[in-house]
Amino acid sequence: MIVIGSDVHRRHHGLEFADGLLGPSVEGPERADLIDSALRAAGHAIEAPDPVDESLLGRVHTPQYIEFIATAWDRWQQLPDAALAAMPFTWPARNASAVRPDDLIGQLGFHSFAADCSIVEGTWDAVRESAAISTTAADLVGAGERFAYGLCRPPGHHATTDQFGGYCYVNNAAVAAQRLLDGGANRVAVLDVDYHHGNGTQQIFERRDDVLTVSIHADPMFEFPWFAGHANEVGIDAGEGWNVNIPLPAGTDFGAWSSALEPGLALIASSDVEALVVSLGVDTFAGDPLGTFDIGTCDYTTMATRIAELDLPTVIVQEGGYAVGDIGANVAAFLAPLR
Ligand code: Q9C
Ligand code: ZN
Repeated sequence: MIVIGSDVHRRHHGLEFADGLLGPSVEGPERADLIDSALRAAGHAIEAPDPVDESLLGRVHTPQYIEFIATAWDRWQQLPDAALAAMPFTWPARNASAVRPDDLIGQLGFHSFAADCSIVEGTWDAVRESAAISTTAADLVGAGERFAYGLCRPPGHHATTDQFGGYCYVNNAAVAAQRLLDGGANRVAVLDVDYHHGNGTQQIFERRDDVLTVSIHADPMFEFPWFAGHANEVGIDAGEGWNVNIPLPAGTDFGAWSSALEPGLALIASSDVEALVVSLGVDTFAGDPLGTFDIGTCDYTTMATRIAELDLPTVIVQEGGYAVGDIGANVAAFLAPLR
């Protein structure tokens, strides 16, 4: 198993507004550092990524959005009373104008959907490196590797074509899928096993039939991201039938989770896809502070074994997982059977 990773993620250590308080984000640098050390201890070598192709980011997202993320910190620094992190406080809600404002504060709201994300000095460096990691993993699989794992941080699956949120800025799974298509695959699937619905990946591909998106997640009736992830969201126009959502109740254990996985795998197996991207969140873990599911460390090995039975070239990208004491063991358990 090839693992791609980097220390550049440490430059991103953002703030999060939650439970009425602004504080350090639950999505912090220790997450990737602990995965890194657990994988090294398990015998994996970790290789550096190639530089990212920024034009690829501007095709998965809007070029205007990428430019915004890349320059927002410098613009924030120009403000007379700029605080330590750039954050939105107002968003275009129902019945709002679709016009993008000129002002930075307005654009922060226009280009985001949640107050759990901030932009600090090193955010763009880390976001770009995270995308480089997923691209490099995709290139390795495109070149014939059966599996490659991208230790991406920040995560990506909540990021839409032009909005950050849910700790995500650039959608690394979507970038990997597009890279596999650009490399010659006619159709790819993204299987999202993070606890939260992969709303960004869904939205990026919802009008397309060359990417099958399947997400298994906590029901948005009770969980973030709340405004996407229902079972009746099946894709739009040419993409109709190419998005599958499998929402599950709070407390779901691995038996029930596995039963939900089966129809997703069956669809992937029958859809003529030539490669697979797995959005690997381990926030389904029983001890996760953001989750409610009841999945154990050893279950991740069973999960990966079943996914590998699809017999597809597979890129795995890291998404969520906030039980930092167990995050390394959980990711290592998932990667162990993939060889
Ligand atoms: N009080 C990923 O797993 N809401 N993102 C947290 C905590 C946001 C999770 C609220 C959860 C986003 C990639
Ligand atoms: Zn998650």
